[in-house]
Amino acid sequence: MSNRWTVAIMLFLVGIGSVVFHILSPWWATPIASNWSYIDITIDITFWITGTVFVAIILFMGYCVFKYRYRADRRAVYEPENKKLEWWLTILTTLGVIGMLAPGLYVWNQFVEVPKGIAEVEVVGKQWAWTYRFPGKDGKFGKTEAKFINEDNTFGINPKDPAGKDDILVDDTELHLPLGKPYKFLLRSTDVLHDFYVPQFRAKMDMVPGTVTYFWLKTIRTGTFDVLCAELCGVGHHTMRGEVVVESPKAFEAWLKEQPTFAQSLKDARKRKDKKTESLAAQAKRNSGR
Ligand SMILES: [Cu+2]
Repeated sequence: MSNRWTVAIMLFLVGIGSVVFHILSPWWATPIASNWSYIDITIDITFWITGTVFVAIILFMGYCVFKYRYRADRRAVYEPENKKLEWWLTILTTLGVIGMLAPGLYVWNQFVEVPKGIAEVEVVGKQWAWTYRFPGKDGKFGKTEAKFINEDNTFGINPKDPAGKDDILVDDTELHLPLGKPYKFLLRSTDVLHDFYVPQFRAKMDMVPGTVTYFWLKTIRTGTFDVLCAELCGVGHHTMRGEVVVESPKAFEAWLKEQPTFAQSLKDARKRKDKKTESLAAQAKRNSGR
């Protein structure tokens, strides 16, 4: 087979092969677990536009390579301007770009426009773990500041703020959520950039030290889903994993009751310290008696 055929056939196979690969691929998105089906639609629209253009261009290239192959009796024509073609390309490109941008902007607007009065949960990222905080009975989070962060107060809650006392602290990488209840997620980092990402929720947002970012979502099915960090945040980045358990409101309430409040966790820390001081004093006494 001559060269002019090989290149055209290869291009044709790349175009058709991409479509076949897409249909047979096992790597489809996991079934969605939140209200953000719009995000899936947006990805689908982008995929269809880029996919159609990709296949069309590859097939067109294959056609041109074959049709305008070298022949001794033919000469190329130099045509630097073609107004009609340029108009068509400009209009089609503009439509393609609008088709890819507009749905994304529409969904983004809804993603960050939080419905009034919904419950809140805070996610705190640090190298390399996740912790969570619920506002407690008063429905208000205690204020936080970097200067309050220490080993007994990893969330950096202001100990003098009365709203913080009943905050429920989940010092564990596993978060529970009640099915069907919308939540505003407040995202904080205590060290470097992280990114809270639950693939089944389709939700994802950077966590920036010194500020609080947010989005909202409503769960639509129960299950246990991986929490991933989607921002390269240091050598332990790949170990920054967690889990979200979406369960019945009753099971959620039972789990929430087991988590300590900020006041309790401070008390426990004090007890631990007292015990340590006592045992050190006893040891010193024993040593001096020798
Ligand atoms: Cu991270």
